[in-house]
Formats: sequence, structure tokens, C-alpha cells
Amino acid sequence: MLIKVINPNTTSSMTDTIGRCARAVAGPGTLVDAVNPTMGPASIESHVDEALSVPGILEQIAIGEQQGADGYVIACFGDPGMDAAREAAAGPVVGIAEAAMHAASFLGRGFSVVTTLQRTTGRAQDLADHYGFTRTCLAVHACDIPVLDLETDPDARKIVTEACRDALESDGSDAIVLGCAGMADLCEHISSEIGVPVVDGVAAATLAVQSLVTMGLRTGTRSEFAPPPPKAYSGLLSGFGSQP
Ligand code: 2AL
Repeated sequence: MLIKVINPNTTSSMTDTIGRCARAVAGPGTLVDAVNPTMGPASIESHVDEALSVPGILEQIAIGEQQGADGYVIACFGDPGMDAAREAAAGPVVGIAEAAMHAASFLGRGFSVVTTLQRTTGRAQDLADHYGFTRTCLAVHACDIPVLDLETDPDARKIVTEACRDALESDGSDAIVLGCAGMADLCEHISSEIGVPVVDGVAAATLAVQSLVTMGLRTGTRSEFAPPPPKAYSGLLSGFGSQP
């Protein structure tokens, strides 16, 4: 089985980390292809970043469809372009926020999300509500590290770990959800430091896609998620058009 794990930002070093974390959990018969678009933002930490990451995601899905990919992970915690990706892909598509929140809901009464910048907490809370976790997601916290600094700030691991510890204490939660794909490689360390389950969405989403494909399940196409009607697109997006 081929799972395409799409890092929607254009930072290839983060894609490498994401690919490593996905491969660490994938089964022996699963090939993980970790990719990022060539167009779009270097990191996603605003609504504008998120909106402008979507064409690159759809470009990667189109390539994946040509390659015969069995399913896709959208590896950014804002789950950008999920509905569009589901329309465009034949196989299942799972976002890391969606997968992490589902996984965390199995682990106790409530979880806390620890994400990057304060300005991204609203989106994470909206996603928790959208996915039906309004009661289970006890709070969303920021550690105030920009996404790309997760790779370069020598104190990043400590700061995220302490933010997770504080979140547990203030929310009385049973588990932590890491709120950025760039935190995937911190998961084990944080869990061993703070002694509770810590969910990395990259691992959770990879295994969710693997399970769905193994069960022969894919997005239902009888209505909303049918392939979009062919039409012309113009300007910068002309490559996304098809003959009506
Ligand atoms: C993210 C993420 O997962 N990747 C990215 O570029 N931005 N999410 C976040 N909350 O900062």
C-alpha cells in the first residue's frame, strides 16, 4: 500500500521529520511517500498561510492519483484543504488534527492541545468543535514557538515539554495532543517526561489511513464528495482546470 503523507508547507527538512515519524509506525507492507508542495508558504501559522497552502496540497493529490496512491495524510495541524482533498482523491484522506483528536478521545475523559503560536489556537479549537470534540478537548494552549523555530531553537523541546506539563495541570487532562506536525519527533520524549499519553497526529493519521485502506474503505462519493465538476480555472490557477 502506498500512503502519501503531504506536508502542506514547503520546508523539506520538516517533510523529512514527518516522513520518519510516519514510517516508524507504518506496517511492513506500507510504503510512506512524504512530500511537500513546491508552491506555498514555508510554514503555516495564519489563515492566509493556510488558504494559500491548499493549491499545493491539491497539486500533490493530483500527482498521487497518477502514482496510484492508496490514501493520503494532510500533515498540518490546521487540517488545511481537507474537504477539497477528499473530493480530489480516490482513496481516504485523514488530517493530523482529526486523527490525533480521535486517538486522544480513546485515552481518557479529556485532552489538551499544545500548539505553536497563540494565533493558531482558535483554528485548533474550531477543528475540535467541527470534529465533535467540544467536550473532550479541554483547552488549546500555545507554546509561542513559530513553526520553523521548532527545528532550530535549541530550547524548543524543553519549552514544548513544559507547555504540555502546564496544560495537564491547568486542564486536569488525561492526554496531550501535539498541535503541529513539526512536533512529531518530540512525542516520545514528552510522554516519558510528563508521564501521560502524548498523541502525534502524523503517526495517528498514518495509521488511520493504513487501517481504512486495509478495510477497503474510502470516501463516499454519492453526493458532496463526488469528484468536482470539470471547469475552466484562470490566471495562476489555470493548471487546476479541466475540460467541461
Ligand atoms: C502547523 C503544522 O502542523 N505545520 C505548519 O506549517 N503549521 N501547525 C501549527 N499549529 O503551527
